[in-house]
Amino acid sequence: MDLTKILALVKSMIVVLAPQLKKATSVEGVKELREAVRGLLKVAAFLGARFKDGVQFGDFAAFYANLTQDGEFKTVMNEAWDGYQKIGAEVKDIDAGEGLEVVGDIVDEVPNLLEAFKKDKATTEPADAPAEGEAQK
Ligand SMILES: [Ca+2]
Ligand SMILES: [Ca+2]
Repeated sequence: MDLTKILALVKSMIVVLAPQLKKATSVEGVKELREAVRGLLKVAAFLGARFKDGVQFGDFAAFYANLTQDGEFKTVMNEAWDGYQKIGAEVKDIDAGEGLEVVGDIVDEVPNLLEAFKKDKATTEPADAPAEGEAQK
């Protein structure tokens, strides 16, 4: 059984279980929390992929470019930011079902994160000019 199947199985269990574990007394949902988690995971995957070969100024420029031009990235970031003030109230009111939904979001992102942090040379960009201090030694 490969990881994709395990993740799909875990996800389907979460989808079935989460509604059962919700408390009727819960007044706050987890919309803002989930959006924030999704945003953080997206940023983590992005940074993981970019920083594999060390941190360069270009990485920040690329992050900014993504933030302003990549439609999906932009949407996720806007959703994460929008309404984040409610997260505290949501966390205080969280029940097991809502917690599972958040876990489900993390499960969804596991393949992206693994891909981003995987050590391989294939996706590494060609090195730019040598960093100052390293040149001409
Ligand atoms: Ca939000
Ligand atoms: Ca709640």
